[in-house]
Amino acid sequence: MANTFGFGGMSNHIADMMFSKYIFIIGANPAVNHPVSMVHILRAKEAGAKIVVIDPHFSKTAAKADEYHRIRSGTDIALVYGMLHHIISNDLHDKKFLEERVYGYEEIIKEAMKYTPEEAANITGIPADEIRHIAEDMAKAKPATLIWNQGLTQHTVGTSNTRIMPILQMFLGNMGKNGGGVNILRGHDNVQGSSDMAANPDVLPGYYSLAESSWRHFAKHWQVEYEWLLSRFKDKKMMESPGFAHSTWKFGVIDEENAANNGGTMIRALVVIGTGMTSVSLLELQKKAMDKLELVVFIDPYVNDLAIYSDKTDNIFLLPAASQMESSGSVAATNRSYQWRSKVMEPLFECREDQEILFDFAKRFGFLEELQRSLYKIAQADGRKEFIWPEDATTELTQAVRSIGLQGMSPKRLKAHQENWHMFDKVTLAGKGEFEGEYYGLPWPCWSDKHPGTPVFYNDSIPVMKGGMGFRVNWGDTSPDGQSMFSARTLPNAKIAGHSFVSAANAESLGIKLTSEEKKAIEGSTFALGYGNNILVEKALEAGLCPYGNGKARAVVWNWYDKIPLHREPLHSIRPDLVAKYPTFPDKPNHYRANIKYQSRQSEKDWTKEFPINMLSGRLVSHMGTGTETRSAKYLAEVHSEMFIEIHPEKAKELNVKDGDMVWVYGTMGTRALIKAKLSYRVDVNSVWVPQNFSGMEQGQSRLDKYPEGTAAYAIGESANMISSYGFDYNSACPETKCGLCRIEKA
Ligand SMILES: Nc1nc2c(c(=O)[nH]1)N[C@H]1C(S)=C(S)[C@@H](COP(=O)(O)OP(=O)(O)OC[C@H]3O[C@@H](n4cnc5c(=O)[nH]c(N)nc54)[C@H](O)[C@@H]3O)O[C@H]1N2
Ligand SMILES: Nc1nc2c(c(=O)[nH]1)N[C@H]1C(S)=C(S)[C@@H](COP(=O)(O)OP(=O)(O)OC[C@H]3O[C@@H](n4cnc5c(=O)[nH]c(N)nc54)[C@H](O)[C@@H]3O)O[C@H]1N2
Ligand SMILES: [Mo]
Repeated sequence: MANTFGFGGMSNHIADMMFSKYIFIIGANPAVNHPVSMVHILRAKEAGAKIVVIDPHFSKTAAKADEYHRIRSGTDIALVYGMLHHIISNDLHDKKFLEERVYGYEEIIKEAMKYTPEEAANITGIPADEIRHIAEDMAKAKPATLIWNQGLTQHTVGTSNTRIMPILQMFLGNMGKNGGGVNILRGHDNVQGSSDMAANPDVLPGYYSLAESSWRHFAKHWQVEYEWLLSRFKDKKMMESPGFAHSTWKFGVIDEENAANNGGTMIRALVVIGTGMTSVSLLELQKKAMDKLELVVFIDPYVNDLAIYSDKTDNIFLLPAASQMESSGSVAATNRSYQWRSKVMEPLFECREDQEILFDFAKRFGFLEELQRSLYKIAQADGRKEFIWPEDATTELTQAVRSIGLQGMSPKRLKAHQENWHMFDKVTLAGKGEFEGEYYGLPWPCWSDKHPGTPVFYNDSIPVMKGGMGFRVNWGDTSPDGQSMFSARTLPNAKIAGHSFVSAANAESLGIKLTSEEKKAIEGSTFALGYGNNILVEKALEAGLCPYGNGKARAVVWNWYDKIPLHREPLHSIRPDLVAKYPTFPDKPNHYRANIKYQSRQSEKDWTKEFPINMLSGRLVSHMGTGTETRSAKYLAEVHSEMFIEIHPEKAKELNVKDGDMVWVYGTMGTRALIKAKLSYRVDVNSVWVPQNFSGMEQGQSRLDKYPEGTAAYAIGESANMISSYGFDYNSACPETKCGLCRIEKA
């Protein structure tokens, strides 16, 4: 996640784990969800790495680990502070790294001192001696890597989780090293690429902010007037405010009070492209919202599974999209490597590629010409009349997206990599022969046509031109308390130590030599904003400088509510006795345009009285996401054909439930689901586990008759999100679907 370092994504890459001595897997289950990564992890294990899994559920990855420690869900921050307490008390932290490269680490030390291993044990459920053991083992393994995924993010404190993990790695001096880093195994195919391309409602492509300067930058690249872009919005304030999130749009349809956050209007139409909506929590509210909308459009190769939950009889459209086999283009892997994907076949039947459908929308809305203008300009520059999709679109992003360094990723280079897999080392990603000096897929930042890509983030011991870098300087040159945000270290070949991001204004003071023509060509620009050439960046690279600066990582994020990560109990906590000491956040108005409850919901009542069981959710290897695609594949549907709920045998006995019985699971929102019980020791006695991969049943009723003829999935089941609890991350609004409360009764 973005906020400790300023970038989203994995710091190292999957094969790099071969260099690890210790692999700490916290909130991820790669054996099921990332089987290819799991192969690398197992190879590293064979080479001597220790595998340690922290998970509330005894996962298939845990079964392959050297050590498994069961944690209570939603308490990872307390665990890390408990570990840091032991690490700091025993002088096992990397003081030089912290001193030279981390701002605000003293605040972390202060907080860690509050978490004796005994206190951390009380919160997490992991015994104090085990916490000491993990801390000591990990600190002594050089280097150790850390892997996480959704077990950390789907919480009210999700973004704090994603900050405490890199902080731990910085205390251990494991950042910027082969075999170290934070390796976030990402979700969907090309999910890295979609976040790079602004699938989030609060950024522009390349994580540019919504500020006027960014809009002006893109207006220039898109060949449109800034005023024209502005005219598409109600006003400038709306142009610069985050939109609704995937998790909050429903509140903009059903709760009038949210209109005020949305320029005074409620949402009236919804277009869904490439997401299965039953995967979002509070499904019954999405259904309610959908039925209230005037127009709903699904663009999907399958019947989107939310469509069958609707009772609408008109104005609901299914537009068949082509699949990834029927389209081509650049896609980003979990490690920021871009790859070229070739089309396997032309779209079947009446399916159309996503961009064709969107171009048609633009035509009917009356802005197709503006949408495609820059593509025509790129074609013209190449002596062509027509643009070529998707090559020219990739070229457009190499010209516009400079913040994260996509300049070097020309379609030509990406295609050459894809056609020559055998020319790259499988462990280091380094190219051979004609690809010498390039890394496979040019993992960003790839600053220029000659830059090799950056396989490992924040390695300041190699020159920038060979893939080195410092931390980004993104929040000013000094902190609010007046400390320098520059690294104390000097990048190889650079003449100065830590420095600000490179701009026309400071270039010469940083030792960059420019001719008067060059000065003119870059006038008023920075490394990321406001020009159409790469001169400034190339000159910075020549001078050994990192275009976005050589800064300190921020352990203290002064513009966030929690300036350092703090343990806060889940909104619906199974430990109400801890809520007074570790309460959740205050309610948050206008959070992605919806007024979201925190404290008022947590303190409404003792939820455990009515809902005494903690509910976990995860995934199955044979199904993907909502299961829309995989449950429509006969053989995959066969592997897991039914929704189930794992219940501890002792709890089952208490509930008078036998293996295979049907149970009613009641959620805190007043809904229920009819699910088959599976007795299992994989959960603890107070928790149950459900897969998130089913839909098609609604509170005991089949929705099969809602599918258009011949399109029904082979397997259907209750959706985990019909019974998930209310709760959203305080910064990203990601639903809290990794813990919540429920009650179980035999059906
Ligand atoms: N076969 C298959 N593969 C997939 C997917 C799929 O649906 N099916 N989905 C893809 C997508 S979109 C994603 S994002 C990834 C997700 O990949 P993962 O994050 O690995 O997926 P999950 O199984 O949801 O959760 C991981 C683990 O987190 C644990 N966990 C839950 N709560 C906590 C907690 O509070 N603390 C800790 N430490 N652990 C916790 C869960 O018990 C689970 O074992 O998988 C991708 N790969
Ligand atoms: N309870 C609970 N809920 C969860 C989670 C959890 O762990 N527990 N995990 C969460 C996570 S991490 C995720 S990512 C989501 C799952 O994320 P979703 O995006 O909801 O999952 P998918 O089912 O993969 O949905 C993809 C949709 O896109 C369609 N599609 C595939 N290819 C194309 C294409 O080329 N073009 C178009 N237009 N459409 C295409 C598919 O048919 C499908 O309908 O679930 C989230 N919800
Ligand atoms: Mo995901």
